[in-house]
Amino acid sequence: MAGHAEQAPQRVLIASANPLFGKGLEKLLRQRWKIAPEQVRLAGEMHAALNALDQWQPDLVLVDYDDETIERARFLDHLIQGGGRALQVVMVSLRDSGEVVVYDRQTFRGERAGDWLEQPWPTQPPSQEQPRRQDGMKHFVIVGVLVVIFTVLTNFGLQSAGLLPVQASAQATLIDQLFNAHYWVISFLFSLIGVFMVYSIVVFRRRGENDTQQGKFFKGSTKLEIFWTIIPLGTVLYFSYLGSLSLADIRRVEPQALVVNVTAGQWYWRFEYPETGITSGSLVLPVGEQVLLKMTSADVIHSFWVPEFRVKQDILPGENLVKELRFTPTLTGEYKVLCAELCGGAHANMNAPVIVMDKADFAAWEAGEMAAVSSDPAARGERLAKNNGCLGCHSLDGSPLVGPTWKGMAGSTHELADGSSVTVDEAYLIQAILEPNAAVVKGFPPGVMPATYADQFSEQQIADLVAYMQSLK
Ligand code: HEC
Ligand SMILES: [Cu+2]
Repeated sequence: MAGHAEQAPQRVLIASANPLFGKGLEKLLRQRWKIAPEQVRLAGEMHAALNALDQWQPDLVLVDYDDETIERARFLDHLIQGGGRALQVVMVSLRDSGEVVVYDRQTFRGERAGDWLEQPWPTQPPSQEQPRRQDGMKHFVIVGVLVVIFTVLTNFGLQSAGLLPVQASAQATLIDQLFNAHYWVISFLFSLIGVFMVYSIVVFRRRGENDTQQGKFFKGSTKLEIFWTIIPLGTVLYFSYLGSLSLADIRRVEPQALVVNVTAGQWYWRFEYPETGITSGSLVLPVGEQVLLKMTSADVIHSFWVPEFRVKQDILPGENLVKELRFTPTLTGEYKVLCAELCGGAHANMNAPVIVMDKADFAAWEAGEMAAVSSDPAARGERLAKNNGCLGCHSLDGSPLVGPTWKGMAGSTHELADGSSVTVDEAYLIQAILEPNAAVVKGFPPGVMPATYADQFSEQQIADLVAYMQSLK
């Protein structure tokens, strides 16, 4: 109950009608002074307390401040009459919160107890509480200022880390506003927890061997619980409000939007422009015009994602299941569509170029593509071969690349890996494209030629490719 230098009391009288009070203090005393059970007496009512005072002669009396059955005036009168002996009296109040409030401690001889009686018992918690509270406020103020500073610094760090790629669509601006708001909240929460933790570790650390005191604490606070429920709830609701605002903005429909039909498959992207009949392996778009993608999957779940546009949409397999996505490119340049859904072995390679051009360039590209569409089959096939990567593996000049050259291929006889030979006619070429592993050319590795073309190309396009290969005499 007091400083370390103090001597342990020999006999302690606890005056309280509340058994919990007595037991609680007794336990504290035993821990503090290693006092034996017979050195402590509990007096549950006035009479017993006065008797013990006379006969047992305690040197420390702990009085329950809140117990009205202990009549203080009578108690003190008795002390005065008893006289002569040094006695320490401590008034103690136990709060529901578990706090122990010590109101007054005095050592006096009976004859001087009168002075004490003159001053009324303190009814307010003693003023020594006051500076402690200010002390606590001081810590909160320091921590508050540090939290603000660290929030700003953390946010600055996040902003300058360049976590977001360039904004290349109208939607990106709206989404980034949300991202930035989240950065502030993240920075604040990080700082709040971090600063409180580090501050407590440093400032309230154990100082020296003898520092065995427990820090002040409180148990349960309805105010605090309401506070930390309402604030996050409000924040989350505000964010959902912001989110719904930008969602509405992001999905705003422009009736003149350019429609592109997208097919996603293992593992390719195909883009068809229904207005012009153009088919392309890359998504070519005019800047500043809204695009409406109508997307279907040929096999499993894929997901269309261009990080620079910030928008993303899952594409689900199923007859007539069309997923739509709108965005407006605002920055010319080359980007990449990524598949954002793990969709099998070559998922990581499932990307395609996105090229945003100014309107004149886009018109020229369209014209070029349409010219190719309308000319003869071999010319269409040539375009297809160029646009779909065939010529990365097949040369036109007779030199072998990854795959056999296409020069002089049509009409010749090829030896196959299984020892048979075959005449390269239309049927064989079609089969070679659709099922490349059915007949593997001798000297070339099986399984390298992609087996996805059956899904990727229409019958007409296969015929065009074959016409082109047959034209390479
Ligand atoms: C990743 C490399 C690669 C790509 C891309 C590729 N092929 Fe092949 N292709 C091969 C290899 C290797 C062979 C030989 C092994 C075999 O027959 O499967 C081959 C064989 C062929 C053959 C049979 C050739 C012969 O001499 O019998 C045809 C026809 C063919 N490819 C057409 C195409 C077409 C059309 C495309 C594009 C739409 C294409 N290939 C794309 C690697 C490729
Ligand atoms: Cu995919």
